[in-house]
Amino acid sequence: MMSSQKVLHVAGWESCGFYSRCLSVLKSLSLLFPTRLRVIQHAFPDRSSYRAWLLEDGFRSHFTDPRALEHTSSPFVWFGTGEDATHPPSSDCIHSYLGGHDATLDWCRQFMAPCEAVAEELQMVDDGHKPDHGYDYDLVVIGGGSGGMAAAKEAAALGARVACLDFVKPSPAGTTWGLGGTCVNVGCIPKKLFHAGSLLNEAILQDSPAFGVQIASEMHANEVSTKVQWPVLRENIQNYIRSLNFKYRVRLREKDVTYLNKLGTFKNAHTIEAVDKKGRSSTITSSRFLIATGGRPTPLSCPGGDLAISSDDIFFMEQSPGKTLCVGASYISLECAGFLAGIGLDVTVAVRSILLRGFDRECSDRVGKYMEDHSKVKFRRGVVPSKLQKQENGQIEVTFSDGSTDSYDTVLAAVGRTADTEKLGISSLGIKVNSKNQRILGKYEQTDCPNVYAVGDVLDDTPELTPVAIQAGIKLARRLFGGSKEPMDYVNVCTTVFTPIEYSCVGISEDDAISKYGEDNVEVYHSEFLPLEWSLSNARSHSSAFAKIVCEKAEPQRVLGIHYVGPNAGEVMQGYGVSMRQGLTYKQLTETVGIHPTCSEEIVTLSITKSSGEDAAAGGC
Ligand code: FAD
Ligand code: NA7
Repeated sequence: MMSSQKVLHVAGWESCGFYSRCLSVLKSLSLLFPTRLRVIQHAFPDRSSYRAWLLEDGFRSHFTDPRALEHTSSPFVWFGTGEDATHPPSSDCIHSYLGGHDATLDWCRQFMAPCEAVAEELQMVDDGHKPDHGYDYDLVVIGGGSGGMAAAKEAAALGARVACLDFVKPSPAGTTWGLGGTCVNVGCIPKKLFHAGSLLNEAILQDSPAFGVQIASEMHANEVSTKVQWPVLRENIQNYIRSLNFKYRVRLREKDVTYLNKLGTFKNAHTIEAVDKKGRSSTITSSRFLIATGGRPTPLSCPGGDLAISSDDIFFMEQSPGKTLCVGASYISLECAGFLAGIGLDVTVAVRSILLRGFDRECSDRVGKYMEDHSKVKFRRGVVPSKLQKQENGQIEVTFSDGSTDSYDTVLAAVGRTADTEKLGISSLGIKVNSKNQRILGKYEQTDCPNVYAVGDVLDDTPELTPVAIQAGIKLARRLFGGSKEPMDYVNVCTTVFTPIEYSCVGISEDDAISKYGEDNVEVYHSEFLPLEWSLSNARSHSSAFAKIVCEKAEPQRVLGIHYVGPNAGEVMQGYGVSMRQGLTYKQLTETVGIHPTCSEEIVTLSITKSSGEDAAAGGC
């Protein structure tokens, strides 16, 4: 139980310059903002008495943060409780470790940072939280996925009493998994590992002969063949995921978060019913709640739709999915189609309208063309399944909306996701959802019931991405329990589509820039190029990578979007994302010296404008 005032303890030896500097900055802040910060100083007469207390007497060993356990210098700064200094400092006053001189000054900068939304943020509705509220917890988080766990750990580190419920309802096909939510169990992690497996297979098959690599048993021929053993790949990935499930449990315990493997449902604004897997029910009360229940795949609604599996099932299949139809043409469908084709399966994608709605059209079409030409994925455009029927041989016959039929071993539906809010009991609390996807409506992660908050995929109008859920959860916890005024910034979030040719971007698409600013006000620089690592392989000779930046035409040509289609796209884009947050201009980009020979350097050397009509493939080394 705590108020929003931060209490910072600063220990060091008196003549240490770093200690004095930190102390004077912190004291000034506490003088200026007495309701937000109290500083308690612990001065030691000299270096040896300080180190004896910190190291030999083992004060630092009371912290769980590994950085604290390594800390030897002065000052040593931590969040805690207390009114006055005790000497030596007592371990009773500890909440969490902040750091030494640099970390403390960084924290002070953050404390003072001007923030556009601060004024608005102050308009968050008072949720009635009081230190002496009398409920079981300060915060109960419903959903132990990316956002929920991050928020729970941060709130606990800030001194709040926190419980986190995580309960996995089996998919319609009966698949279930462990702690950690979508990302670790049925999302980013298994997807990226299957993708890595498929890239490896492709590199061996298509690139290795050109680099003179031959598999020993095939040395008589200048070609190699491979067979990906699905059960081995699946088992190794699942073992890795199980190790992560275990780690997450340990981390929650280390951070003093009570983990409950129970399904939560609201009874009223301060009470939930928690039911375990044996059906045993209990009641938990809390001053504040955070809904972080994520989403689940939307099922196929056509007759026989229940024969289709979803991304909740594909990573657990005991045997190879075989000939597969992926229904849907966005992120998840194309990624799954990509890795299945990459490990050698016969894959078709049913495309209702366009590929990758919401992404840059030109780049999305390049992804599709590469998958079609290079990965041999078949696209059935302008159709949706109208009926699925099990056949005697075990295959599923799919009738498409154009009347055609085909049979598949597996049908994977990836037609969007629906927020997991239906049985949460939130409507009785006045919490509104978007009727199209059941995602919760809210501002600054606060719902219409002021003491109930929401982060991650369950919150409407935010990108469905793990780092977004994590950062929103952490920032919310800091606002609720750490006195922060910083809202989550959902703008300029980088993302990557892990298709056989990867596509990453930050900022807006060319199409969106034109509709927002007008064609005459937008300049596009682009380049089509052959990544050096592809240059020896005949199998790659018809493919190319692509980079484009979308800028305002007027000086200083602010960059509105960066798009890249090629190898290692996620690795390429992350750093540009940092620059975009600082208001990157075209000049700043091109004044940056590239790293040669890389694909990323294409982005800092882009010079051909689309408006010039010159061929995007005209550049060179
Ligand atoms: P989740 O991680 O979904 O966690 C919600 C948790 O709450 C679940 O464990 C659920 O079982 C539990 N729960 C639900 N209801 C209750 C209840 N009533 N009581 C208790 N527990 C409950 N994002 C990326 O950034 N990069 C990627 O490469 C990427 N790839 C993806 C690939 C796939 C196939 C999918 C499906 C998603 C991918 N995502 C990716 C998205 C990412 O996984 C999600 O954005 C992220 O997991 C959302 O986190 P969350 O905390 O909102 O919810
Ligand atoms: P999206 O991005 O919502 O895309 C859903 C796709 O499924 C999209 O191509 C839709 O086509 C298509 N769709 C939707 N309904 C149908 C039906 N009934 N039949 C056939 N095709 C359909 O969902 P994803 O699952 O790919 O990704 C969700 C998020 O999860 C994503 O942002 C990642 O961050 C993680 P449309 O373009 O609407 O015609």
